[in-house]
Amino acid sequence: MKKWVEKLIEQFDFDWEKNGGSPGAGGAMPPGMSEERATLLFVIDTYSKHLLEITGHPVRRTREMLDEYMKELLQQGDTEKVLFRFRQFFSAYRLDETAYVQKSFEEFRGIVWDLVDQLSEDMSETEKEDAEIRHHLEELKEAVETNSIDYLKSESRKFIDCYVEKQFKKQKRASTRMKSIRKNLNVVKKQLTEANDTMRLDHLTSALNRKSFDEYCTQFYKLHSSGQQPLSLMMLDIDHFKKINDTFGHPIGDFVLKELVKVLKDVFHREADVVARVGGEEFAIILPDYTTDMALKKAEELMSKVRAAVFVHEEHKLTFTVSIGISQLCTGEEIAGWIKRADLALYNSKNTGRNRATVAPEALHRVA
Ligand code: GH3
Ligand code: MG
Ligand code: MG
Repeated sequence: MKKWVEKLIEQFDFDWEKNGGSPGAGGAMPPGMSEERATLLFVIDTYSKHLLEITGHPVRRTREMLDEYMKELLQQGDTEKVLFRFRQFFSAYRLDETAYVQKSFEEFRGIVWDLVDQLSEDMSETEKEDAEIRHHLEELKEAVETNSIDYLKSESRKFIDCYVEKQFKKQKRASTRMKSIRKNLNVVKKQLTEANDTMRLDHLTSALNRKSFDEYCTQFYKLHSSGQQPLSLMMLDIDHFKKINDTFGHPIGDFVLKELVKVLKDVFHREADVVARVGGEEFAIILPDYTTDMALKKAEELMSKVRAAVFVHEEHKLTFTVSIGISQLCTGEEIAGWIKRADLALYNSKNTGRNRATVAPEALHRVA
């Protein structure tokens, strides 16, 4: 069985022998796990790690459902039936996903439309009033020409009354309009901030999300690729996280993720540090101006904080560890190579006993 397939199915705590599997090298293996089936599992697993928090579809519940499909696929039941149900689930989910985005957009459009509506109503009101004032002004001019003092008096009065009344109305309207505009603008601002956060942040932990990580990575890469200032990257993965979920349940797993992000933000507290959740229980930290030595010190500080912490949630108390891989950008190195070296270093930490940090060797191939 291929390594990636083994790694993939390893994360499902499944009793293969009990379910008709045969003990293979390194333990019991699922029966007849074809590469196609494993690819399908991989796709569902990846989708499950990047879900949106949609009204009516809490991420946790959706993930649990996807976990169920994956388990059924592993159990070698009737694949066609599982696929059919998965397709049904997926198309319903996609519809809601689209509706959710559409609704947010409609609400936003409604607010902008209200604003435009009000302003144009105001403008046509002002135009009407200005015409009335102009009319009275014309009459006043005529009165001046007639030399009749009474007529002039009465027209002056009319003009002044009209002018004062319209000015007063205008001011009142302006202040009502300002109030309403301010209110609308606050709503728009809040929605924009929320939309911006949804786009930038991971909804569970409020760490930056994968998209933001990619953007920051490119930004820092461009700034630092000349090699004048060092730039380090840390990849981090919680050890045996699946066990935490299986032993204490998914909500506690979520709690652990949130707590870990608090520790990460505490340790990597510089304004320039980028702490991002790049997968289920995988995090990436971009450390501008840090050499691997400096990054390693920080990794040690983090690991000892995580080791020492007892995370308490309701009646549960638990501890856990993390594995880390570190790479420093080499001069002329491609961005993908730099990330890959950190990933490989993390893989090395996992394979040499976990609960440790590994520094990646320098890039072998340098682009001139
Ligand atoms: P290793 O030490 O090799 O990293 O083992 P592991 O069990 O930590 O790693 P693995 O990648 O096999 O399992 C990760 C698990 O994380 C599988 C998935 O169900 C779970 N997971 C992914 N995202 C979330 C989440 O948002 N909340 C919870 N509670 N679990 C999640
Ligand atoms: Mg992992
Ligand atoms: Mg893990």
